[in-house]
This record gives sequence, structure tokens and C-alpha cells, in this order.
Amino acid sequence: MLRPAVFAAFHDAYRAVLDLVVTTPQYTISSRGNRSREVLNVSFTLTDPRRRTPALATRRTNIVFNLAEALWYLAGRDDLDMIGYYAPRLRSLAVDGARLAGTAYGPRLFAPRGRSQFDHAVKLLTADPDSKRAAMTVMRPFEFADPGNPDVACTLAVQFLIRDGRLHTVVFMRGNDALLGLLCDVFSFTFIAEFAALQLGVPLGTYTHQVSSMHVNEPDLPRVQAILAEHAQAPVMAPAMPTTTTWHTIQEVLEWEGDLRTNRRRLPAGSIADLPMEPYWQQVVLLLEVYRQVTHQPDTPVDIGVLAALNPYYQRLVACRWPAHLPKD
Ligand code: 5HM
Repeated sequence: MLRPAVFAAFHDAYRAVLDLVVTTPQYTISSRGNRSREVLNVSFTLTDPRRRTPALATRRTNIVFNLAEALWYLAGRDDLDMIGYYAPRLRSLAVDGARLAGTAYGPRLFAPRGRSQFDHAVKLLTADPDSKRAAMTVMRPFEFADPGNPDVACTLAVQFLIRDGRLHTVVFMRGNDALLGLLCDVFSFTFIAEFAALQLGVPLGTYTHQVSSMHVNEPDLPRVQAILAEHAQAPVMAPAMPTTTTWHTIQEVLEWEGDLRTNRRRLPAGSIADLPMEPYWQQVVLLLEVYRQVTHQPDTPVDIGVLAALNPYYQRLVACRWPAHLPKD
């Protein structure tokens, strides 16, 4: 097999990778205090990168964090103020308590706006669609030189290629935690790929994920066994990002994100239809409003009107992740 395994939905790729690493590990390693099962050189291709969220009761996806992380990258930010609100566990990675280094791919890929690696890649492919050069590097030379650095980028590079008129994306990672990191990384990079395809004005092609060290940490083995024992079907729902999406759209969503995160604004159910953005992006802001209520009003159930305005797909993900915050009936 010289080429990666092909799947339509990430749901099936995720289970196949977990099964491979846990059932037939190549190595048991111990690095920086973590004992892990590992398989080298794991890769897969997704033919429908929009089907980026697995449907697993045993692995409750945090759709709000997934979207927030992708937006954090697109914003070119590295601050804990934003991402720590959605994932408090990331705070332990920040040496100065305020900023993340290797985990923050945004400054490396999307800053400064207009002159970023991403912008240059889009410009290059617009001028020369068959180019093989639109590869954006993430990990930096010598980033691993300081043995005390707790946060060295795991992604090496992201490459875009236009073939048959579609945008194909390849992500290269030095290492990937198959239970935790893989889920978040595939979500973010397929989201970024979809945004890139819209900026280039071409349909979304395939997404390929290539990892040198795919591993599961030993304490996580029972969770992986539970996932593999679950009989779950891949979800069919995969909303497409609207073709009108531009950097201006992302900026507007980010403004809402900041206001909801800091509890400066709220989004009452009655005013959702007035949000001046496409329904797809209204749904994203709605999810951020749900999370605002969960975080800033933890003792009050999430407003039933806000929940009812979510599409059924997001409703299910919210119900699965935050069952204790739902109205009683
Ligand atoms: O010792 P090392 O720097 O490789 O530890 C980082 C851990 O975080 C690894 O298990 C790596 O696979 C995981 N990780 C991930 O899966 C980290 C990042 C942040 O760059 C990521 N995905 N995006």
C-alpha cells in the first residue's frame, strides 16, 4: 500500500486509527513522562472533509471548542484569554500564563493578515493553480532545542494543491495523540481547508492527514476500548460553509465570539434571525451563546428558545456534551 487509506467521513477514519494503535501497536514508548502505544507513519484521506465530527456517545465531541479553536487559528491569535475559556486544560501549556507557543498555529499560518503564509498560498494558487509550492510550515527550526519547552508544535506543515479544479489539503504532523489531538486537528484543518477553497473559488477536494508518530497514552486505553466497543453510525449531516464567506465574515463572527466570551453581550432567541450573517454562521454564534450560558450562568438551564433555534445536528451535540445544563423537559 503506497497510498493512504480512504474514508468518506472522519468518524470511520478515527475508529480505524484508534483500532490500529490499540490492537496492533508497533512500539511502547515513554517520552516526557507519558507511556504510549505507537504506530509510525499513519495516514488517511477523507473524501468528504465536511463530515469532520464523529458521532460517538463514548467520545462526546465538544463542538464549541472545535469551532472556537478553528476561529482562534484563523484570527492569528496565541492568547489563552480566548482559547483557555473553551479549554481550561490548555492553561498548563503556557509558560508565561498568557500565551501559547507551539499549539498556537494561528500566528504562524494567518498573521499578519494580508501577508501571511495562508495569504501567499492563496495568491500563488490563484496565479499558478498546478503549483506544488503552496506548503505552509508550522513547526520552526530549533523549536525542540529547549528540553524544558512544554509546547512544541506537533504540526509540521499544511499543503494546498488544486487538482481537477478542486482544493486538496495535506497536513503533515510529527506526532498526534490519536484519542485527543487527532479529533481537534482534523476538525480545524478541514475547516481551514473549506475556508481556503472558498477564497480560491474552487470546490473542496480531499483532506489527507499524515502522521509520523500516531499514539495513544496508556491511561487513555480504557476510553479507546469503550469507543471501539460502541456501535455507532457515521453522521450524514455536514453543513457546507456558505460561498459568501470572506475574511469579513470571520471578523464579524470573532467580534461576537469576544463579546459572548466576556459576557458583554447575549443573544436572545428572538434576535437570532436579525443577525446580519448567513444561517450557517448564525448557528456558530448560537453555539457560542449556548456556551456563554453554560459558563457564565452555570446554575440556570440553557434557554429553551436558543436550543430550539439550533439545527438538529448541533442540538444533538450540545445535548450529548452538556446534558446537565439542558431544561428539564
Ligand atoms: O512530547 P510531545 O511534544 O510530542 O507531546 C505533545 C503531545 O501533544 C503529543 O502527544 C502530540 O501528539 C499531542 N498533540 C496533538 O496530538 C499536540 C498538538 C499541539 O501542537 C496537537 N495535536 N495539535
